[in-house]
Amino acid sequence: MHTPTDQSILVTGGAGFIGSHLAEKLVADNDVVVLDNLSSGRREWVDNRATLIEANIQDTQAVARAADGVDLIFHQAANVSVERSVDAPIESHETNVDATLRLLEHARKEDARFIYASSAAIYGTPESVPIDESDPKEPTSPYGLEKYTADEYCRLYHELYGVETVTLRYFNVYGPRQRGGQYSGVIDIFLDQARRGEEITVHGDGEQTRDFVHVEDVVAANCLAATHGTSGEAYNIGTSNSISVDNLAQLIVDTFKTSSSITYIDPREGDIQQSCSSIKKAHQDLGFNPNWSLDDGLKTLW
Ligand code: UD2
Repeated sequence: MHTPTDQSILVTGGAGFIGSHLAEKLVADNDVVVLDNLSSGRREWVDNRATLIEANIQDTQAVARAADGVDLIFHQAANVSVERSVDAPIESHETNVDATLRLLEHARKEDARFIYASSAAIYGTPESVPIDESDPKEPTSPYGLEKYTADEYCRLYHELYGVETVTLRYFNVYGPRQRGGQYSGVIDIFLDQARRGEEITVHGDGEQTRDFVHVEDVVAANCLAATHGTSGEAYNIGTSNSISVDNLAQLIVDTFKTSSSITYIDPREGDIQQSCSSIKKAHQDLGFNPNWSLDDGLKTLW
């Protein structure tokens, strides 16, 4: 069985981009509570069989209510923007670290399994690619450091208290419902610019690479992590393929035959250069196999 059944489940960020797809997958066979402040998520993305608690992840009372009696927690709520963490590091830390630690305490109290949305940003600029889970962690942004701290707390909660934790280090997730305006993911931004016929804005020289993984594959990884016995472990979740941002812009222009031209703007503070996952460990331990190619994924988004 690769999807949890008959469990009481909390999905934080469950009205958002990744969380809403995950909650949708779980709701038929489980009791699902969604905790979300609807900052980037939307009420209409929450299946009406789930219970929506509309609150901030830092609202301790709401979080306690949401976590009461749960068997399984998928922690997706976060500030997901590297750029925003550079602009407002304290706020980002409170959301990404403090709130995660408090949620781990609930997992400990409830004896709940805890699946954490970690990030490839923890590795910083790698010495070589593909990146292995044991490679050095030298984050280049507050966001990367916050995700690394929380990722390590998950490991520690397993070691110290026996909490069943699994951290999934997402590479660049894309797909339907990725909407975040200025702070959104690059695919969402480029598609938006292409649709409007506006200039496609590449930061720096565009040589930086990313490993884009479709949200449906990320949902599958979460379900595998929830149903496989392994805990205290961390897994890269990507595709093992990468593309430069420049080539991504060109691919979008060619695929959608847009009138947009590509323009180069200032490099972004905190940006990592190369990113490409090794997913051997997730494949071996969890049976993870991404199904979506970037070409197919992009076509469904136009
Ligand atoms: C993404 C995730 C982050 C984390 C990480 C893991 C988002 C918003 N962020 O960070 O949460 O999981 O991946 O690796 O999903 N770019 C442009 N032009 C634009 C916007 C972006 O050139 O208009 C570039 C940007 O400088 C970067 C690349 O595109 O080199 C990807 O940027 P991003 O914001 O989509 O994602 P990233 O890798 O910073």
